[in-house]
Amino acid sequence: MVYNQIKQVLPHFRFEGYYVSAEELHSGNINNTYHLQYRKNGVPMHYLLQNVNTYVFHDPYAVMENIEKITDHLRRKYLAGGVDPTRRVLEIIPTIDGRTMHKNGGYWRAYRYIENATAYDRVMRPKQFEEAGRAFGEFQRMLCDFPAGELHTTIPDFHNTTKRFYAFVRAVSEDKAGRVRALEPEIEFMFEHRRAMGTIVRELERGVLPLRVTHNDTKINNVMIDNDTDKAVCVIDLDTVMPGSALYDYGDAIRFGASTAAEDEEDTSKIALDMEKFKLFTRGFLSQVDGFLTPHEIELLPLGMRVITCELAMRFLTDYIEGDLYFKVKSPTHNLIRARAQMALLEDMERKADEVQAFIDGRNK
Ligand code: GN1
Ligand code: MG
Repeated sequence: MVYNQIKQVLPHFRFEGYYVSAEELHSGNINNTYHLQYRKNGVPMHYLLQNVNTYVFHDPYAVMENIEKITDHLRRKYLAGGVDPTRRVLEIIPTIDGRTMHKNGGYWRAYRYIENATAYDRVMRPKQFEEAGRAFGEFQRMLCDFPAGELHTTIPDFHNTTKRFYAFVRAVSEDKAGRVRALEPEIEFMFEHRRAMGTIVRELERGVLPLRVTHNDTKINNVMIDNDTDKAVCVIDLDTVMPGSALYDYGDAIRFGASTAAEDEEDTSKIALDMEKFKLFTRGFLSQVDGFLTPHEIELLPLGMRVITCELAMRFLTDYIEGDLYFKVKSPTHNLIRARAQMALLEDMERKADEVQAFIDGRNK
């Protein structure tokens, strides 16, 4: 029962009112997440409780320090601009002793649940996707004056696709779970894409592309959309906010949200890049970042979507080869299915590359 997993932890947080119920949410691949309902003077109070995955985040305190700094910065900027930050910025619920986390076997943290808004795994209406693009663009814009040096690098080389390739090769050669034999086409695919995958890393290293403070996990379900207005309210899941490239943030949102199928669709014939969704998201994103992203960054946005899709294919495949240590899985082949789905999506992105580039370059509005 869910309550038994969390009952020890609940009294350590400054939740208001009395406990009513809890349910586990299953959309994230990393942390365990629970939606809590409390009640205070007859009014329901909602919270999100998370058990931070320490296999992924070796230093959860560093993660929380980053989140505190980022949310403070966003809150201050919204206030300075005359915008009420309530519901717009993630709010940490402190522990009874005033900390951002409670340590009890694992590391636990809590947020105020954003009321009357939804995190969609698949967008329902076109407007929501344009809004998501706007929200991630706005997030970058709001953070473009944040001093990157103040942030901990919580996962080193997170989107260093070149190093990820080496890790993949190491996993293949070690073959710890004995799964490599059946993976010739997938392994071949990664080697074929190897050079293209390193392009962004090389340009970042040479300073041709700027390092910015980025979100690094821009799945569409990391934007809360208002239930009444369909407007984006708040960008959530700030665990991986670190110095990175704007190209990945843009690209990852397209990878996840503008596919015609789910990230783990087994039938690869159903997987394609949905050009309408791509255009909607891009329009929303560009409305916020035109002006501070360099022309070169904008020109390379299509590359960003391809590189990150390939990176995720490789990360899922690596985890499958290593025996499913990193991502949560629902079946022994879940990571392989995810990897194949990303490969299929990338192939369709490659087919549509000219059309995509023409749209970004403004030749095809
Ligand atoms: C993980 O936290 P969640 O489930 O949104 C992962 C991302 C992947 C994503 C793929 C810290 O994100 O990098 O893109 O799964 N987060 C981490 O669904 O590795
Ligand atoms: Mg995440």
